[in-house]
Amino acid sequence: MASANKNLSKYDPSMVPNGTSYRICLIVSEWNHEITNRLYIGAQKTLLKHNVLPENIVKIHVPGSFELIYGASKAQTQNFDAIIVMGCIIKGETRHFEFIANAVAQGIKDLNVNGKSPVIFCVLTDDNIEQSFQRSGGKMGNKGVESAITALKMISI
Ligand code: DLZ
Repeated sequence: MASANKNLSKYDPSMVPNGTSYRICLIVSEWNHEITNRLYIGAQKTLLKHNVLPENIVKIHVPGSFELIYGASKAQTQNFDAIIVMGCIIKGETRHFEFIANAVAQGIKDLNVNGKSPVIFCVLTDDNIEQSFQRSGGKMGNKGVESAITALKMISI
């Protein structure tokens, strides 16, 4: 896949809107928290770098990636300019991976179609935890950074 070699932390800063007036909710899954915390830190640092005020970055925890959908739907009823959902789904022995990954992708898509604020998909779907480390601040960059930049761009649309 083309994205396999993309560094998720690389972007053109001149294309990023100023975040001074933005309020953003980060919903973080507790499942695989050692990875989701790395995604969170990547996103938080990037939002601060682009002038989002610390008090306007709100963090909410949910138990697992499946619950990101409900968390984001609640956040859409509140006063946020964008919501970023952060999860890490790792392929296991069962088909749970497919069900959860598909449900989360569909659920977040529906919220983007029907809701009033954009919901950014920062969910890693990997074969193993090593891949997830590489995409949360390892040699592939950090998907949290990419998601923060996406949120800033989507708000300005
Ligand atoms: C149950 C489950 C499994 C097997 N794997 C993951 C995973 O890799 N990543 C993740 O975020 N959550 C996982 N979960 C938990 C579900 O997302 C959900 O929290 C539970 O099924 C309870 O609804």
